[in-house]
Amino acid sequence: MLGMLGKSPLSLKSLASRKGVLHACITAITVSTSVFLLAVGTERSVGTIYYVGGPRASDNNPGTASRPFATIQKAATVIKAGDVIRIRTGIYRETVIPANSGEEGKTIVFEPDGNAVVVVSGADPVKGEWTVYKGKIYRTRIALPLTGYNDKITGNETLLANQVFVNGKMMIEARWPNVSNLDDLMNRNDFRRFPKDGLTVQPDGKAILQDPAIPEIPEGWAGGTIWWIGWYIPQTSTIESSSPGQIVFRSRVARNVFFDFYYLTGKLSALDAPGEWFYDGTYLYLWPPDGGVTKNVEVKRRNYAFDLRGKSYITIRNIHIFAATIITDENSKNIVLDGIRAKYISHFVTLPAKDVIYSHSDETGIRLMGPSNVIRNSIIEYSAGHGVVLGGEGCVADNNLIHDVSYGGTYCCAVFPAPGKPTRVVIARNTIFRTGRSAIDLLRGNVEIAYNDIYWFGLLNTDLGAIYSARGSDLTGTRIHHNWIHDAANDKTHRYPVGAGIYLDQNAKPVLIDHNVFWNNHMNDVRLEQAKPPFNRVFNNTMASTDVKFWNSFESYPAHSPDDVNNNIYRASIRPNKPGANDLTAETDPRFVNEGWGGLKFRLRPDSPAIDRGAVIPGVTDEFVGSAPDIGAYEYGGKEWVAGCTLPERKLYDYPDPDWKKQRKGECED
Ligand SMILES: [Ca+2]
Ligand SMILES: [Ca+2]
Repeated sequence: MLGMLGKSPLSLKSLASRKGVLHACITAITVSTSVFLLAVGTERSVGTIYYVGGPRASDNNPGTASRPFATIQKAATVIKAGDVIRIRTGIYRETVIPANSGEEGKTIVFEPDGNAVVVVSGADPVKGEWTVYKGKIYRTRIALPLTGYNDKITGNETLLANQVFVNGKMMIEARWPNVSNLDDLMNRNDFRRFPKDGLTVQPDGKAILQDPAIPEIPEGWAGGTIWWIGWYIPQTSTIESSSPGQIVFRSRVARNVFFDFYYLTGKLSALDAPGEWFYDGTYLYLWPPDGGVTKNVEVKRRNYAFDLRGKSYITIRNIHIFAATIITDENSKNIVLDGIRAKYISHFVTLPAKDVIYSHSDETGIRLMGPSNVIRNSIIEYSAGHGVVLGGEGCVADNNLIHDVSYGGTYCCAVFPAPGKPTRVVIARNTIFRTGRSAIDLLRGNVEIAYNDIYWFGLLNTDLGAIYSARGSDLTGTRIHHNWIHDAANDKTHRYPVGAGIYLDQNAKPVLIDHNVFWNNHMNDVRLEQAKPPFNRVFNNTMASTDVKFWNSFESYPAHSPDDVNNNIYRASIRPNKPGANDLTAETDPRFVNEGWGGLKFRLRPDSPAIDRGAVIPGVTDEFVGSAPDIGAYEYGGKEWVAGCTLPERKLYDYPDPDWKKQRKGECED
């Protein structure tokens, strides 16, 4: 394994050159987790320290500092409660399955040895010879994990779809239209709009698409795949037949309203641009992204970097995960993921589930399914499905940076409280941006969502909230507070253009919504559909969106109780127009300071009419200063709280410019 390092496709060299920076970043992280690290310090005196990787590494060694193991898995087979595995710099192409659990006070720890940069990868290099196939397209003979797509993950090596990387970046399965930027898998301009009058959907779901723009290819499109989205429903279908300018396929819904934009894939002739690949079951075809020769090509082979099912009291710290994820199960207690850097964690193309909007919801993301599991200080980027799933009592996602998730277009989201028992989970201090639909999708209650910074949501899907729930979900015990929710990025030209901050649809309730700041959202900041008590309660929020096409800051249909809405600042109208007794409606200028970062702009000036004009609401306004609570999310003279993670990498993505490519400020060391 370590012998591969010299020619390793994933750029370990570039990682290593950033080592000092990584270390600086991690040092910064430890400040916020010093209490936790102290606890671990006492655990370390308990067990054996094993070493993995570096010069003379071999699994025949005893795993000492001078005679280290070669694989992490070798160490994982000998560890006992309280042991520590220290890993040297390297890319480890394996799935780690610990043989034993830790115990309370004797946690097993996987971590880098000192400043080592450790990658656990689900991908392997392509080793065969590449020959020119045609033009700039190369090909190599190779057996990939599958041809086409799988409906379900049935084992570590049954992928839902193949995935190909060059220099650590995901390439695009040959498609039409092309993806214009390999870093941006959710650019609506990279899809083809269904032409008006070009689509016939029969009552049985047979869809006939006539679009003269569809390129004619020698092999025809039959047998290929169409992915499309319309309104809130994404679908895929095998193309049944094709003729020039026409394809025929199956839709689950027969209404044209569910057809907005699409792409076609699954055909070699669609491979016509740098960065595209195709696999025909025998050959892998690739047009290298820079137009040059093929090198540093990897393909995904394994779903899991760590498989912790049935294991408990294990900490994984400061390890990079590439092209794979981490799973646990309901028996996995006290798992801690700290300082993880995970990229391309889950990938799929097709959406086979009967409940198509939740396709692959139960098999994507970093999955923390047992009690008291924690992910913190981590970066999760690029998932076709979920980012993180919290399924067990007391699970926590704290201080993470999560972006570019749900590029499959479904209801999968950045942090998902897994449906089922309403166990208590906490989603706090995360920075979440660039999601296909919502940042957080709720199907059950008892979730605390606090101090998160959420923006640029809804890149593919529409009629949504950054935090969304529907289907009559019982959200009892849920509180959404002190979040910044802003800059909705859904299609504002759509006929259903709701890009709300919080949208509790179809009688999903009751939630306490307090002290959130909203700006630059679309249609509504808070939107509730609630027919009867117990209603959602909405207190001390600052709803500052004022786009010219904005509808109502707050919308509650068909009703709400006057007692359930109060102390809010609205900068647009509300519906029904029945503000709480202490609400500050749009005709009154709240006199924001209009300076500072993010939501801090919406603090109050000393002459604000919101100061000391709020009602006392037990459990909500307890920390007020002055003679009475203020109206809105920020108490004048009170705590100037901020939202989002403290990781230095968040500075790479400054808002409010939604053109994130312009906003990338370079790497951490800059
Ligand atoms: Ca193409
Ligand atoms: Ca006050």
